[in-house]
Amino acid sequence: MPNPLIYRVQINQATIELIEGDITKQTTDAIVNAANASLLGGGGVDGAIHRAAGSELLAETRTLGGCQTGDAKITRGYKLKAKFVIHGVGPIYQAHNTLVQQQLASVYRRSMELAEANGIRTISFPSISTGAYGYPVEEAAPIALKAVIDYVIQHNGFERVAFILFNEQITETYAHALAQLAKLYPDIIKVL
Ligand code: AR6
Repeated sequence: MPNPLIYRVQINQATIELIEGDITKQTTDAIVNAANASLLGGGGVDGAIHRAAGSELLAETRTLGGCQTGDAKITRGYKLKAKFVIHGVGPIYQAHNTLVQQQLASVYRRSMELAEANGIRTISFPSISTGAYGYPVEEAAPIALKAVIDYVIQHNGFERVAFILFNEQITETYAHALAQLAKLYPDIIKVL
């Protein structure tokens, strides 16, 4: 059964979609992993991606020398349908800390930059930092969406950016944040 589409907007040539589902099943050119600085696997999205991709993924991430918070690194997708995995390292949540907010925006921006540099035109993101790293979804959603929207406003390389959200509550929180942004920028964001 296809994933239920929850919300979709267009910005220039790109669609941004919010979909409730499992990121490991996505057929976009790349999926983004919510990794940690070691890049050696973990729980949540990271565990699910490593299990679905197979042990060759860990063999490749072992060669990368880790990754700083707010940055991202790219590997092949191995047994996944996606050709590439972009391993982004989000921050561990700290309330009222602007550095943490900047690091969260940065991980989305760096993932988009890496994707574009590798000719990727379709990409799926999970809700980075909102599981084990404790970022409240209400605070993370507008930061994540704004980072991606700002990127596609300034760059033409993407056809489709999907947020693959793990349950209905997270999806509705993202939908609310996207609706707020669409109200703020009606000339730029077309609700489909
Ligand atoms: N597809 C989509 N979303 C998922 C999936 C899935 N298969 N599984 C979980 N989520 P988390 P973080 C949601 O903890 O907060 C790992 O151990 C989940 O409900 O995966 O960035 C790493 O190794 C939540 O909304 O990532 C790091 O040590 C969101 O994905 C650490 O956790 C992110 O939850 C990173 O923590």
